[in-house]
Amino acid sequence: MAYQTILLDIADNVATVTLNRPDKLNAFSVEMHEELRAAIKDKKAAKARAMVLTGAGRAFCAGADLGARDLATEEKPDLGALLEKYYNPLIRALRRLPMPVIAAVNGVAAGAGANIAPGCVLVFAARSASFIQAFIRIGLVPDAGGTYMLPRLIGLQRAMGLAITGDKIDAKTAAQWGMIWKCVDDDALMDEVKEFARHIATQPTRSIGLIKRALYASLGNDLDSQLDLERNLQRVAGHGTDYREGVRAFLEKRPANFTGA
Ligand code: T3D
Repeated sequence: MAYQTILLDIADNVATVTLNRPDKLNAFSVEMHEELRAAIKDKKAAKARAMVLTGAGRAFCAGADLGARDLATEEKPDLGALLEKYYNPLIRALRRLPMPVIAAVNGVAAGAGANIAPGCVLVFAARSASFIQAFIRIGLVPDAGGTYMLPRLIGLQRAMGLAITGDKIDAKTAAQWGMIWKCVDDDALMDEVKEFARHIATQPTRSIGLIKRALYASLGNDLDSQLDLERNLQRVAGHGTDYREGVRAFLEKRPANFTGA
């Protein structure tokens, strides 16, 4: 498929998706939503063992394209329908994708863009990047999973503060608060993320998918349910060839050659 608003590159078992509307700071148009959805489902991309999500130009993503809607003629815009059709399926797809999706936040991440990043398994951000819960600035409510992820990542006070002020935080603060995995020098961001993704793509991919399931489920589970889930998932992992290979490699004192199965 030829994409107009994103770029999709697949190399070394890593699929890299670049949001590519730099003149709009990679704000989401309907077309970009549809293309991103197609890229996530792309058959070749699905064979990769890690995905990187980043933005072209000076921004990661500035949320919804605020120029796309004609509020002069739309008396009662149904923003719920917009979330139902585009943002919610995107966050669910990122979460359910068995492979890890790593966000490389190369610049400002605002509105839904700030919440799509923590919808990925790990977030690396350039030192000059920033995160803005911009919704309040236009009289809206954080979406794209922000009200779910933020309190869990950084606690209720900080989540509340960011959401009701719309204040910007820099990548260093985001890392200190536990909102992101790592703050990286601007020039090093893409090299570091790609190297990390290539490494992760050599690891037991199936186990990573199961780990995603376990850790995300833990946010809503009590201990007993979580122990039951761990039992079930370990059962699945134990049937994988990577488990056999991992144990064999350990006993033979050699690096494991994981296939992701
Ligand atoms: O309406 C709905 O569809 C509901 C949507 C709900 C989901 C949401 O995501 S709501 C939140 C939407 N996003 C925002 O409110 C953020 C809007 N953008 C900004 O606040 C600022 O652009 C930034 C803080 C992100 C960056 O500021 P700055 O000064 O570095 O850049 P800029 O000059 O504001 O923007 C550069 C260009 O990008 C500019 O275009 P121009 O003047 O050069 O032709 C600007 O209009 C454009 N741009 C930035 N963000 C958006 C955008 N165009 C459309 N939509 C955007 N979200």
